[in-house]
Amino acid sequence: MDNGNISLERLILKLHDVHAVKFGTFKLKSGITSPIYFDLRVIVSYPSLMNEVSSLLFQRAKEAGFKFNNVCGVPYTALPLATIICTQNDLPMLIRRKEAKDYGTGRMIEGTIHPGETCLIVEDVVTSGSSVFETAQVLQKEGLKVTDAIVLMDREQGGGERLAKDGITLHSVISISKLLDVLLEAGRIDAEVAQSVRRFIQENSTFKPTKENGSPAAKKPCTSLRYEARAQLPGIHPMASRLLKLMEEKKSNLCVSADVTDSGELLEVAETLGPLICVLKTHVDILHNFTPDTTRRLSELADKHHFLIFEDRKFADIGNTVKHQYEGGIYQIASWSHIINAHAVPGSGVVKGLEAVGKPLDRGCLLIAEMSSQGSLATGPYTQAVVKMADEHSDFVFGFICGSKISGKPEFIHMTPGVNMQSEGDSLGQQYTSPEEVICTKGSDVIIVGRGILAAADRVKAAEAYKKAGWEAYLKRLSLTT
Ligand code: S5P
Repeated sequence: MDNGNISLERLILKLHDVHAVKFGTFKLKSGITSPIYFDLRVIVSYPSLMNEVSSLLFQRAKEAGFKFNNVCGVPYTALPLATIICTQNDLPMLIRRKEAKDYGTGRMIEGTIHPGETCLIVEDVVTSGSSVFETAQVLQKEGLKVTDAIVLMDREQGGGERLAKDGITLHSVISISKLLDVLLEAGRIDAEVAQSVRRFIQENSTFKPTKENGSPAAKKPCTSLRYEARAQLPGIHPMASRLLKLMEEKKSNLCVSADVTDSGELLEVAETLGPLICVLKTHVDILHNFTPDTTRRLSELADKHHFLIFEDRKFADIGNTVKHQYEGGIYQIASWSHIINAHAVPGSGVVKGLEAVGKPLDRGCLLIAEMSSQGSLATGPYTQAVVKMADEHSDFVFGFICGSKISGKPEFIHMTPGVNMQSEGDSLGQQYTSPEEVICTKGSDVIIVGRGILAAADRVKAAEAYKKAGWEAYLKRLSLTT
């Protein structure tokens, strides 16, 4: 919408004029130092700005197209914004108290509550999503449904993913990227400042939560059902169900990444480590001596040792091209690989193309929602869009390649690469975390381990250690939630 865009740019410049957005060196609540700071509280002194922000927030809610009966602002800055939205659009408002009254009803919400109704949450800035979450919890306790939140400014530091885990979709009016583009074009900041903010946002995504960035995912154990219970969920994708059953049977959430370049060695890895793993991941195009016999024998070993084969081809082209890449060529991936993965970059056509080939063969696909490599661009709104794409194609997509649990749906499998108990990373940007952190803290389901096992003097011993660590982390996660 042209009008929407024009007023958005004007709004960004006005916010900068009134110092609601500042550049410099700022210490955040979490202790981390940030090159950008938002102080939206100042806008209460500018009535026309308050009106403009409120109408853009409401417009965003309308565009997102969901239904709600009430509006509640996260205290304090969003309280007056919610008030304007409600009075201008004739909507009932609810006020969340910061502290319960110590007299009278002791209630945490003011206003008339009709349990079962839906309440939209309004917020000014989201970083980790914890303030929106706290408000949602209070509303939910009163019997209200909270499915969506609208925010003026998303810092794109994982708040959206965190809220998605709790079933809340975050819609933002302004993204950091848009803000930087507008201010750069208007000459308000220079390219160096824009770059330092972009780097800060990338380095503080929640893929690899650190003590400093205060990511809730880093602190809170994720709740979950047992793998076997999830395998029985109605409507679960058959590949997800098969994998979950197999994991429970073998007591293994270990996927070995068999990144070797010789077919004989690949088969040896499959033979010796097969009993210990739930999935064997291949990069078939790095084999220097591939023949169709390689994958025929690999399939026999998968049957013998009960593991699934996952060809990590990372399809990323238009639907028509990926169809051929999946089905044909020398590798004929669809004929032997149970699982494949795809980038969401091309849009849903990539999934449709792969599905046309894979669905009749009972195959399943994982979408790459986040990556373990330093500076990965698959963060924030991109990751959220991938989760949405998976929801819309759950006939074929049964999970994600990601750093942590990014969907609240227990039907989806989360598989995490970048796991190593000895190393922090490599010289090419790979970043590692431990099985405990991936499974217990970040709530993922499967650890993907390559060099942690392949580079060990005794691969079987190393695989046993990763299997044990992954399973113990899973049992610990269960014990924390019962
Ligand atoms: O984000 C990702 C996605 C994948 S699939 N990061 C990754 O490292 N991978 C793959 O996992 C990568 O292609 C490699 O095959 C494996 C990790 O290997 P490792 O030796 O670093 O454990």
